[in-house]
Amino acid sequence: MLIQRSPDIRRSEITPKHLYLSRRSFLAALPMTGAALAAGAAPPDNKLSGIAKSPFSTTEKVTPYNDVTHYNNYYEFGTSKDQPASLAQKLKTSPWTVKVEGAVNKPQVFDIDAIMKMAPLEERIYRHRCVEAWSIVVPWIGFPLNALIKKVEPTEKAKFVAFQTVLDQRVMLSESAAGIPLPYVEGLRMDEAMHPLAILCVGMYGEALAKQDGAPVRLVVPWKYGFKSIKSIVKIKFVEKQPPTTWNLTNAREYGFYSNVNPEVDHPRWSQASERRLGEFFRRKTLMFNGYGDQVAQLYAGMDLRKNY
Ligand SMILES: Nc1nc2c(c(=O)[nH]1)N[C@H]1C(S)=C(S)[C@@H](COP(=O)(O)O)O[C@H]1N2
Ligand SMILES: [Mo]
Repeated sequence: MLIQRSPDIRRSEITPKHLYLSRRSFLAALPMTGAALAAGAAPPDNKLSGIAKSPFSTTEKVTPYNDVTHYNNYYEFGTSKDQPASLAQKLKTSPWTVKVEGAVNKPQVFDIDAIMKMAPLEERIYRHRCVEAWSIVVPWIGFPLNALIKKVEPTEKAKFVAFQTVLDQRVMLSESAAGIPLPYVEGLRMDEAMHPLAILCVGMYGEALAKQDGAPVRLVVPWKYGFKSIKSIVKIKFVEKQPPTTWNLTNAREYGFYSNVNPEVDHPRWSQASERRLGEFFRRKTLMFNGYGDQVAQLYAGMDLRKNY
């Protein structure tokens, strides 16, 4: 995410970093096959077992683990891409609970262990497109968000779902240092949240989530820009009105509520027509809904996607 205050600094960081990434992933990719092996250097050993492969996975080449875990947006732990990999290690992710409340018949507080067992875990290899025009392909592990939603029985008043990240001021940056209001918040319309492609994610590359990627539980919404995929969730609230979202609060002109990947709607300061995949040199065309249009376009039938960006 680029903050209004410092557009040029942020922009100029991107090219050298990508050259560096592409050299490393070339070396790492040589003798290996398969999602976990394509990961490059081995992730820490906290394997998740019994993970089914999902038919929703892309067959595109998985981005190396080291690139995905060292080029992060997690503003609470630094505004440059390499900072969360070290600074997020200070976050205490156990014990962990997620409070689910609002317009539901069965509000409850779930321990992270209950979330891990809520539904069969699947590996979903998804494309992930940041609004900053870089992308990655990640073997996430999780289950459809709709499994949790069904458990708490939303009432007819539940039109949107609001998500909130943990706020731990002992280890996180201040609001002024992070440049965003905290805690980080995001939201989905109810039908988006119920869509089978939207997952609660607890792992990556066969392992538990890395802290910089949102441990112990995050959202992954692959047809939307990456900032909708909120990390380290502690609260989920079902509400009647469209909830506030962090990047819209920070800069409403540049970031709307829907945030669907749309190559035809430029960001006010750069084109969204193409993207650079981490580890690759040449840019590729950005696809409508990040390539998930067949599955999700129907959700937005009749909406003006330029107005509802
Ligand atoms: N709490 C929190 N969640 C967040 C962010 C953040 O700064 N804080 N950044 C978002 C953005 S802009 C992107 S692109 C993705 C990046 O996820 P990744 O670092 O796992 O690739 O996380 C999203 N979720
Ligand atoms: Mo992003």
